[in-house]
Amino acid sequence: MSKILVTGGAGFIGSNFIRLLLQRGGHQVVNLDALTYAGNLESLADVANEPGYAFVKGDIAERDQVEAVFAAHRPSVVVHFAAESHVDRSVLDASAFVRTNVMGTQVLLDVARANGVERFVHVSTDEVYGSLGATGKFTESTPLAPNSPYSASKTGSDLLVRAAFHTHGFPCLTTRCSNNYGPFQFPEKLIPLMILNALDGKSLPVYGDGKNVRDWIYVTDHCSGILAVMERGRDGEVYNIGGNAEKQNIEVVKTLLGLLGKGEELITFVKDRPGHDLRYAIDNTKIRSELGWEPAHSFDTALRETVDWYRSNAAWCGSVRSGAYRDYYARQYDAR
Ligand code: NAD
Ligand code: TDX
Repeated sequence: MSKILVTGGAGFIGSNFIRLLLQRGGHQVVNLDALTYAGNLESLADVANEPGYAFVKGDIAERDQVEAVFAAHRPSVVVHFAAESHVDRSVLDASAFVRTNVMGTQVLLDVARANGVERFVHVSTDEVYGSLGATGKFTESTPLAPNSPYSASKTGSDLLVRAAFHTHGFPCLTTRCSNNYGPFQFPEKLIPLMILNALDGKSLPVYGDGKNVRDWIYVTDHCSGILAVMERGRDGEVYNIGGNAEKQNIEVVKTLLGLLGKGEELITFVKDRPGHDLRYAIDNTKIRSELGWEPAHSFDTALRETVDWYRSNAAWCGSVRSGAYRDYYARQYDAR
């Protein structure tokens, strides 16, 4: 049985990953999370008392806190999700992104290496590759060309992970995934924001002309991909993860309105995101052919399930849309 330290496990993807690990069994899981605005232990309420699970509140950028977790729990595997994850917030202020994504990742690498960790899985994003034109897809050898402070900070973390492998022989692997959707996603991101606004009869703020393209993947498919990399990936390698579901934003928004039985008059085109990447698309050939991973969900079915989840989890949605959320929303959207 391995003991796995999951960082950022109170966030959207981390909480889904912990649930998957505990369902699979055979692992002990320690969740290290600072509980920022994006971290919510209610997302793990159903597993909080499982014997193989422990939570530690701590900041990955604080070396003494990270050392204390390793001393107390002695994990042999690290799966690193903890990050500042929202592009728009990085446009407003990039400092937390550099601190957590860059500095925090280096602290974690140092402490994990000093403690003899056998496998370090770094969860990254397709945004490190920059933006595509109308054709082509990102492969693992596409040059890194990040455009936002968020993606630049994630690229910094990817390069530090690469350096830990090449310099120290530390067994690291990196995953780069496309846009996720599904249960427990914080409603600052496109899909949950549009669902909750539509349910409230509020306007749906589409940036620019709505023709930017994202490549969507259901969160549990991302998690099964990370698990495959953790179990069977080759040290030092990068694995792209994507669900082959490219959509223009306006198409996603209109589909959501249809599923919710709401009219398109709610759509408002607002000022574009500065530096808005036009298109992302993932070539997932490597993980499919080398590790035998396949996404299990179609966009249409899983989007419907996601809408149902947000409809049936009003308490979770209410608690994450606190005063701090309302302040962010006003700052981000009122002047657009
Ligand atoms: P999220 O914002 O929902 O969760 C991030 C979690 O990290 C939160 O629980 C937060 O409390 C925690 N955290 C933040 N700073 C921390 C710190 N200094 N110390 C400890 N914990 C801290 O993010 P998410 O959408 O679940 O993304 C998880 C990871 O996956 C990120 O690394 C992100 O870059 C990557 N990723 C996300 C997507 C996506 O579509 N959401 C796609 C590809 C990759
Ligand atoms: O209100 C909005 N209106 C809008 O048109 C929001 C929040 C977004 N958008 C557009 C911008 C993007 O083209 O929708 C698209 C998706 O936006 P986000 O949900 O903010 O995601 P994105 O910027 O693509 O980044 C996401 O995918 C990669 C995650 O937030 C990252 O953490 C991940 O690395």
